[in-house]
Amino acid sequence: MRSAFDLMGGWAARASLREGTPAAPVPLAIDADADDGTPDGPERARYRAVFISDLHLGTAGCQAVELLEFLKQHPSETLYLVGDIIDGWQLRRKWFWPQAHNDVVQKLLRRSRKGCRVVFVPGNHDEFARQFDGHHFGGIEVANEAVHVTADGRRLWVVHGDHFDGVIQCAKWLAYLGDNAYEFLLRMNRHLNSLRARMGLPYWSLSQYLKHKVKKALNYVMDFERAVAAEARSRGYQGVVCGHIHRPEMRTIDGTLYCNDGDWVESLSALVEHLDGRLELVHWAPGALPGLLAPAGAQGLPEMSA
Ligand SMILES: [Mn+2]
Repeated sequence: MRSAFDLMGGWAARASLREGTPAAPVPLAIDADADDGTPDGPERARYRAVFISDLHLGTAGCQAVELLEFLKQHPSETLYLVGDIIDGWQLRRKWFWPQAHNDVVQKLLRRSRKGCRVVFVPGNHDEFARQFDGHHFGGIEVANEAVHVTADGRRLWVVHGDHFDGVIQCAKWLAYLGDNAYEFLLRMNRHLNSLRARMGLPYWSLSQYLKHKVKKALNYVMDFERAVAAEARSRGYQGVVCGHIHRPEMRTIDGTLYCNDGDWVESLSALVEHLDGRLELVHWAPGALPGLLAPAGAQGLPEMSA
């Protein structure tokens, strides 16, 4: 049977051949005895399930070191990788694969070897894996969509979410947009316009322009969330777990539970199911010690006046 590394390595080698650059030695070989510091034998699962997505391994934005720490502290019976785990789009442009990204892949495989059920639901950035729907690689199940049943019997539809993406442009906006960036741009607007005034140019409101864009982006988020929840409902599920838009969220929309586990580029968040079936959105604080996690739901939306 082909291993996950044959699959990924082969794919990566093909990608670099296509670009006409020499195929880099594929640094995905795994040392089966590699020790990540956790004791041997099955890990005691502290959670029934953990859902993570949008790691974007292979890009500089991926917070792999933080993710490793999170994974170490959140052993689970089942681990769902809800898409955009490996960023094939970026890797095709430029090969970027530091050791920490390797460590994440090793950690995921090691978890699987230790008896954790690992389910990979591909996203749009790793859609190359969608052709392997229903296959196992290195103990990891590939499924284009999955159903998770919580300890209290709720059936959750697990899907990356890009199929609901009518306007991908807006999602790109979201990737760059944070509260701080927004405030920074508003400050920049003042400088820009004092410069324009000195050059005899009329006032142009960057802030109005951006507010319009932010509003559109937020409308997009709302539309996305409603669309995903409505589809889950029409399929008879009590809820849905997705990723894709890099907006961690857990709320009920028209009676259907909508969970977005966020991402490991900006929000550093995950969805966990406790052993009693309780679901919780975890916001990982960089350098966090166990038990000192930031409160969930701390992420606000940009202030919107006018
Ligand atoms: Mn995506």
